[in-house]
Amino acid sequence: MKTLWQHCNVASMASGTYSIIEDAAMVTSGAHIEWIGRRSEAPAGDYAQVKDLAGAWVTPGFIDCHTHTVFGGNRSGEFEQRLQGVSYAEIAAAGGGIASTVRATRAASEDELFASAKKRLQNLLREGVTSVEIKSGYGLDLASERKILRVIRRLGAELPVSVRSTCLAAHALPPEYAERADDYIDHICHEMLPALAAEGLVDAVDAFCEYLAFSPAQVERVFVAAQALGLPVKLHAEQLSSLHGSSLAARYHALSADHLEFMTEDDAIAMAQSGTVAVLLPGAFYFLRETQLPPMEALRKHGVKIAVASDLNPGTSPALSVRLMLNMACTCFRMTPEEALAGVTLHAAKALGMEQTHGSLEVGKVADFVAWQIDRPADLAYWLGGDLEKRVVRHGVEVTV
Ligand code: DI6
Ligand code: FE
Repeated sequence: MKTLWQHCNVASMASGTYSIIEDAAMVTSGAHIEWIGRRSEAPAGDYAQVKDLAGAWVTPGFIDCHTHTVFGGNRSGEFEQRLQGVSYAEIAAAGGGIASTVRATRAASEDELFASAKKRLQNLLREGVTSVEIKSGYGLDLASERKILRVIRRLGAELPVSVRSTCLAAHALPPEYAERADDYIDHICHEMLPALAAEGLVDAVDAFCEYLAFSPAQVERVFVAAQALGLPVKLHAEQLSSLHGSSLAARYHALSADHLEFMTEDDAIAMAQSGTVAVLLPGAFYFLRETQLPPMEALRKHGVKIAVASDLNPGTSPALSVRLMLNMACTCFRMTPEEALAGVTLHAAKALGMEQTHGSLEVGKVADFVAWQIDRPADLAYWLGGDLEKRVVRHGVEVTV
């Protein structure tokens, strides 16, 4: 079924720039874009539908390429404690921090996890997100990681959003393995990943490379195991210190290395050479009141593709808004609104290995787009929160979320 969409301006984000087409039109055929260009040049055709977009600005649907949407409980109580002067270390020593989310996640049923994650995800969808990546990593044993990954698959099946699932079993050391990190890594490599991959629950494998999580040598073992199963890898790297996890990620041709505040120029060169995307997470930077900025100039100079994501998680980025992340990427990291928009469209698609089909509005790609009633594309990074009037189209069909 062919649809003609007209009376709009388009920021197609082809090659990661606005690539503006004024007074544009688009022809979709089923789920795909068949033609896009100036309205005056639109092919005459027998369209099943003609849609008037009333002067909207059309962008690709947002892609949130780094979230931990599925978890039990939340940590607003810890947030309050910290503001009363209790340190993160004291909270952790009292069983709080990631450990408390792991306990709550293990205790929750699959239906409970689905219901709470669905509400969080709906916040993103209402803002124009049409693809999202969701990580496991708050289960940390085979049954609980499986439970989370099954919830992730179910979210993709029941909501109008394309979901990529990432296994982050190497997120933290579970209490059963205290002082035995290498044994836990063995368990991940030899039991968890093979079982979860065989069940079709995993699209990519991630790990947390940090002095308070896993060493580069341990991460490397996870990468080897993932690649033996044919799975692409990603990495949380250089968030709190410089262990050169991003260079390690580049050596393994990782789809992305994420966070990166403490990365060096040599890390940026390695990532540029391997085509590994830099995923910046301004929500975590802000919530932790971090002061070390990611090396924007080195990333730009060496041509590393930069994505921006919410990092939606209960501990360090309880972010339910991708548009707020666009603003923070600009205010905190001095990205331009155009760079930030590329960060949640084409470059986010690349961070998920889906840039051939998603992330920009080009002939042959999937027709996932948002028609915004705004004055210019920079409005998307400008407004702080609120609900901008919009229509969301996924796979060529208008959706309500
Ligand atoms: N980096 C983070 O900031 C979060 N995970 C990660 O790998 C922390 C998650 C949490 O505190 O629950
Ligand atoms: Fe994260």
